[in-house]
Amino acid sequence: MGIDDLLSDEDRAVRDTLRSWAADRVLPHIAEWYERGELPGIRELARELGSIGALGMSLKGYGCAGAGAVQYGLACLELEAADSGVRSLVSVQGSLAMYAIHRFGSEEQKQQWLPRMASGEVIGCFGLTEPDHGSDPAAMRTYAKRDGSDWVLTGRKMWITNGSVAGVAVVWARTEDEGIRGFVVPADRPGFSAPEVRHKWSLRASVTSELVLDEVRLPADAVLPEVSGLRGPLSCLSHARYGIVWGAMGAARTCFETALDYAGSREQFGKPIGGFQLTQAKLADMAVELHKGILLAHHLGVRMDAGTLRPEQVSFGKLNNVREAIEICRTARTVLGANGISLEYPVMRHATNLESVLTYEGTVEMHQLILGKALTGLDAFRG
Ligand code: TGC
Ligand code: FAD
Repeated sequence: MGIDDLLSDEDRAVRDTLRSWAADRVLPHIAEWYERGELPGIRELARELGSIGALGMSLKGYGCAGAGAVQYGLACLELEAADSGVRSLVSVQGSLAMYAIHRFGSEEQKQQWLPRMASGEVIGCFGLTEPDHGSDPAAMRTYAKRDGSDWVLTGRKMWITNGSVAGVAVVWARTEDEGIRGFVVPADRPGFSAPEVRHKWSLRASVTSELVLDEVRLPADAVLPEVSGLRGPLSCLSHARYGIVWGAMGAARTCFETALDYAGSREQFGKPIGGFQLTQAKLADMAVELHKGILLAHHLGVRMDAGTLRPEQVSFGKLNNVREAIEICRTARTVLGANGISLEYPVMRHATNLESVLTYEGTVEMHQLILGKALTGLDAFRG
């Protein structure tokens, strides 16, 4: 589709750097990590990602690369072409934890955390979801109470990427008088713990944790001063969802390429299965959705750089691209027959990862309802 022609030399350089990093550091090990349900050496990986400018890539200053939105998107695509877990590490670090501090933090908070997060020395996490409140974070129970000039945080967050390895958590909590506020919580604070969630059958090469906040005492300046209300976390989500619009197409690309390659070499009935019309129809449909998805992601990136990207347009991209990516992966699995379920090939791993991607950062239904509201003017959530 000539997508390369849409990219600048700088875009291509970012893409190539991330692609070769992932080929070198992730692809040789990912099947084993996945099988073990671990992301070993995550701190080392974070530092390497920091050294190539991938953490907080599109943020400006404080040691961040200050890249354009398309470059950040291409980085997400290349990382997720290796595994959604690695893209998640980068999304949560850059688009959620760092973005929250960069956009809504005080100068002191930015100076204290962002350079070390950009280098990968400190890993961050973002606690919004709770055990009983996922799609509806406005109903969260975690609360922050004033005690003199201090804040005291109590509650639980659930399904938090990077939680157990984080040095700092951005935690959203309700307050008595000021609505929902964001807090920058160093992980070594008494009362803070982050037990890891086990027994996942998706995103296995990713750290997912609960956050337990048992009367965590924080100084007055731990609150993010520049925002109150759900607009704070939702703004961060818009940024992270944008990265997923690209990332999902990375998983889809790997599955498409695997299926195309397999169809050319696997023979049945005396000829390559790629020579059968039904297989060609599958490959053609996969290619159409893959390239449409990348073109859509690029369009949204151009709008983001121009400052004209609206949240419902991000929902459009997340809804379409994750849904189509999972379809591409499932179709690729059928092309591989029994080999499609083996970890020797990447398609089942990507397909099961995308089950999480379909749910996190807003489920399919949330994005349908966000679009429904934009189209009709009627709010299905609370109307
Ligand atoms: P609603 O009344 O619509 O909005 C409340 C306030 O927020 C503003 N707003 C936004 N601002 C910036 N960006 C957006 N995308 C925004 N969407 C809404 C809105 O204007 C309003 O502002 P104000 O100033 O008037 O108060 O809120 P609602 O409670 O009705 O909720 C709407 C809904 C359901 C769409 C929202 O709650 C939602 O998106 N729910 C899904 C929750 C979600 O996505 N959680 C993700 C958790 S993090 C995660 O999954 C990380 S995964 C790891 C990885 O990325 O790899
Ligand atoms: P629920 O909200 O309980 O939804 C269950 C089902 O009901 C869904 O199909 C949903 O679409 C549907 N539903 C709900 N309301 C409606 C409605 N009004 N109309 C129609 N259907 C509806 N969260 C964080 O804060 N930080 C993280 O770092 C993070 N990382 C994650 C990593 C992984 C691997 C996973 C799986 C999740 C992660 N999450 C994280 C949590 C994720 O954002 C939530 O799982 C997601 O928002 C959905 O919430 P829920 O699981 O509670 O589902």
